[in-house]
Amino acid sequence: MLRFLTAGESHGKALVAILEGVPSGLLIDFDAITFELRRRQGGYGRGRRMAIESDRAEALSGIRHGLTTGAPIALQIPNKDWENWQKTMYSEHEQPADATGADRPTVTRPRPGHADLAGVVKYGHDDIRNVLERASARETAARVAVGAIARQLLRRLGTDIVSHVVSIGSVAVADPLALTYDDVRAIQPDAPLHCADAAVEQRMIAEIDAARDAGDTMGGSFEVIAHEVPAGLGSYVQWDRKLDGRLAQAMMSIPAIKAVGIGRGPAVASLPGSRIHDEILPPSPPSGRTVGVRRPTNNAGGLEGGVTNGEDLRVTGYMKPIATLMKPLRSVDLTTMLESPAAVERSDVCAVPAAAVVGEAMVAIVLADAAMEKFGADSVDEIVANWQAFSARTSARFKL
Ligand code: EPS
Repeated sequence: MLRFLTAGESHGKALVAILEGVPSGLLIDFDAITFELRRRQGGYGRGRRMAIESDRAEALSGIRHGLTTGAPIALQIPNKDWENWQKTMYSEHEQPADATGADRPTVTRPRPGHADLAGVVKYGHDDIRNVLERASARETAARVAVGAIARQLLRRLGTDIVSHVVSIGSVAVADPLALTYDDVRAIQPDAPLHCADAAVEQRMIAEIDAARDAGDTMGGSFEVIAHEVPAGLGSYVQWDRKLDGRLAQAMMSIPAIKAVGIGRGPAVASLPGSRIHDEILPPSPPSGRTVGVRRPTNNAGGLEGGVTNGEDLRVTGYMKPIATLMKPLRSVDLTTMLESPAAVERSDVCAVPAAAVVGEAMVAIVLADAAMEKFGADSVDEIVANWQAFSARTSARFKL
């Protein structure tokens, strides 16, 4: 079982993650982890914090001479901004004499849409900072580092994971399912919103600019595509083994994600079966694929019965607008109980492109876990050998 925990506050010393269940013998490419972390920091609409950070994960355990040992992997991502926050965020009882940065006042006006109010109620805090520091999406940097390792395991099984931004506010790509894995793979890494359609992307940028000018924020949606996923991951036999359910939980756990769609997503509820279900046709010409049939459409998004069917896995996440508005909504000051504008923290206007990178990481973690359930979990060589044997058996089954 692949599992992980994270710890760390947005303006604390560092983020940490402990990842358990990575098989032995996986060669870890640290540059690839840094590359993913940098991708998460980018995207049009991000705020000034990202100019301060240059996220990098250091491994504290579980990797020796570049290879995983099978032991838990501890990762640490330092917060460069820590030096500006020590007087606010120190962990000792008394403020250390050498603490740097500003000593900020307590936060007492909860932001609608953030964890602020529910968090102070639940944990009995007076200072909302005790909530917002951990509820912050800064934590997703740790998930991206963990996901980068899961991706490296999946690469050994031939699987690649990409994503693209589908919509920002009311501006959307016309038919995301018409875009192939290759179309999405071809998006330039420096595309401002990582959208597959450059004209739509310009309109999305205008949408973000208008929100910024109005002191507002903007949400949107993104799609994660996993290509060459082994067929047969997940199971239909029990509710908690269905891979669509596991993917939805993982995606919904990303801050601000309010809905998840698989394949055609919510549109399946408004179309007849004849326009939704992906017909099964003989291969022409013989495809050489493991599951040797042709599917002219992929509305199911690569999952039938909660099991991967060999088509591309397609998962969409729907993100609400960020809860920190520069022109704040009405709220209540919890010290006076009088109406007062919500607190304003430095923040982003739109973080949908970053959420897409986090979505890739969460999909990678779920798929790597499911792949190890099917093919073994102790050493990479064993997993790859079992996958190859299964693939050979399956393709033989589909020969005439
Ligand atoms: C950040 C995500 C956002 C940013 C944060 C860095 O977190 P939150 O969910 O709290 O809005 O606001 O940056 C800051 C807290 C800051 O000081 O600017 C991230 O993805 O790293």
